[in-house]
Amino acid sequence: MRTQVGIVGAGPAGLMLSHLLHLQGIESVILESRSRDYVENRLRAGVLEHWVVDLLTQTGVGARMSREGLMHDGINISIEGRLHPINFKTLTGRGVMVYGQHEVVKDLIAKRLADGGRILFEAEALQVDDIAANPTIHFRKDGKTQVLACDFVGGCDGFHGICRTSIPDGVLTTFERTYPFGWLGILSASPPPSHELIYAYHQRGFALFSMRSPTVSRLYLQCDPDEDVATWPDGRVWEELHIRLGDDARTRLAEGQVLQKGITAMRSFVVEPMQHQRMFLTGDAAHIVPPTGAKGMNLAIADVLVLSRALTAFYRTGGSDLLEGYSHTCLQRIWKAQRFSWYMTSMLHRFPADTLFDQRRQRAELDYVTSSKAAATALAENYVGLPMD
Ligand code: FAS
Ligand code: PHB
Repeated sequence: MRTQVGIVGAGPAGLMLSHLLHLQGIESVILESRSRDYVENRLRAGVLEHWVVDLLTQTGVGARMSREGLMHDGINISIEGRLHPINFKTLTGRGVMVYGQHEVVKDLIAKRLADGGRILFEAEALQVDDIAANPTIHFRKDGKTQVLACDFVGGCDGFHGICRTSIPDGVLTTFERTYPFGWLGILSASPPPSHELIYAYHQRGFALFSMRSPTVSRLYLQCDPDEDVATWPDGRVWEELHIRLGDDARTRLAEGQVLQKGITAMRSFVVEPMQHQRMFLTGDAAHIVPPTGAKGMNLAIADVLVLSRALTAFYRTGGSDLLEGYSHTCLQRIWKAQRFSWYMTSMLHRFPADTLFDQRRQRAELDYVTSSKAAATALAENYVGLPMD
């Protein structure tokens, strides 16, 4: 099998890369280790930056998002139960779209298949050879090992994929920070406590009140990083959510059937460079942010927009300047998103090792961002998405 761009991974990065390349007449094949049903139901991110909404709409995959997504003008920061709205629209003229990542994945898969795109599900990439000149991706499907030959490899296989680890030792530099907590997340058949998201700071730990629709909530609690989800029965989760929301009367947060429950680890991670010879790492294969800044999926889309432009220039003109500059271009945005995600995480979570001084400083940060227009604007412009061009 042969194509122009071999893509490993059918997450937002791989699917969007294939879609953008198709629009420029460039062929690709996606190898995805999981089934279509699995990737379409894997709950991940929930917030799209405004330019991602525009890109999906302008490239013909935004119709359902426009119908079913929820446009939000801002967020609330809750400090010990008291809400402080931050209105992005007033501060920046922009908002964000709440629309689950798995919905974006469904829309992109449907569009790729409708356009004749080739996505091989349950096809696990095993190794990548000859990245320097004639890349070949060895993969297993239907019990048989097969080979996909290509001009370039899109390493879109997430943090645990094989593309980053296919790059020889000594090429990449890793930058990493792990956090002393994780997030317990639930999906519940219950209305969210407010139209806008609530990022709640509380002495017992952070909580996030998000949603997927007016009747389905996506709720998170800061927990220990190695917690066993079995120690969090539904009743305990709801009780902790009420407390951290400051819902003393138990009237603001409606409970409901818990549809999904899981724990996500927290880390900041970047590899530099994000490319080696004819392989280009994108999204979680190259970087991870703590989800407090709602950046993960948006960064993945930004990477593949840059890469699709570079590959288009190469196939159109033979020029490789944009390809050579791929990593540098992406890292300008990535490190700003890393800073913002670290900022939001540090401001809103309780750190076990914090001293009394740290706790007062943290409260001052919260008081500042909820009382200063300048500070709120800085948060808002990062949250809605810094300019892409
Ligand atoms: P993805 O991980 O989405 O996709 C990679 C794909 O490659 C997967 O489908 C995988 O099956 C496939 N793959 C891996 N190895 C392969 C192989 N050898 N062969 C073939 N296929 C292979 N971000 C937020 O903004 N907010 C959130 O709340 C949030 N929650 C998250 C919860 C979890 C548990 C995780 C892991 C991440 C979360 N993120 C969140 C971040 C998430 O949204 C990522 O940023 C986003 O999925 C990145 O997309 P991709 O780079 O496409 O990687
Ligand atoms: C979500 O809805 O899953 C979500 C929203 C905002 C975040 C993280 C997750 O910062």
